[in-house]
Amino acid sequence: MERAYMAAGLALALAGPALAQTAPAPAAEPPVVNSPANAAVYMIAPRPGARVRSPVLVQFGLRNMGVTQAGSSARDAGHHHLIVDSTLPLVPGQPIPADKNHLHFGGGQTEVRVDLPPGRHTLQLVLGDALHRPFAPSVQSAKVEIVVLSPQPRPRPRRAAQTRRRW
Ligand SMILES: [Cu+2]
Repeated sequence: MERAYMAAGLALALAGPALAQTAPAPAAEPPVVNSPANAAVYMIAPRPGARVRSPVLVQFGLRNMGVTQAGSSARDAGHHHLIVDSTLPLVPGQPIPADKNHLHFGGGQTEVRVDLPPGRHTLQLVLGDALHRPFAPSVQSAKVEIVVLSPQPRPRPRRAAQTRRRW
């Protein structure tokens, strides 16, 4: 028991000086990175209204900024994000989510083949900074709506060939 009190006293003595100091401020979020004037991200493919089959080739275009890798704070550069069947705006200053609707291309990729089920889908590009956050103002494409067609049916084996084999 006495030992426990002593331990508590020691802990208080150690904590004392720390408590006397002002609590450290929570780590400030790095400031949002500004995008240069005339920066634009756009979808080279698919075109709006395109009727395509999966996997869909999506090609990313970028003007007046450079493509870099995630984590790189190279000036006036960022990495692409593809927003699938979801709606911007994202939360300013917050990283773009990473899930099946928010795909990151932190390796600096400029195209992807994405598997999509048949039906209507929307695609949108947004450029992110080193920390996966949209720039200010956000550099993002128009939302493109496409139709993914059902997979082509497999060619059926020719009946004649089968018949011949059977005979
Ligand atoms: Cu990212």
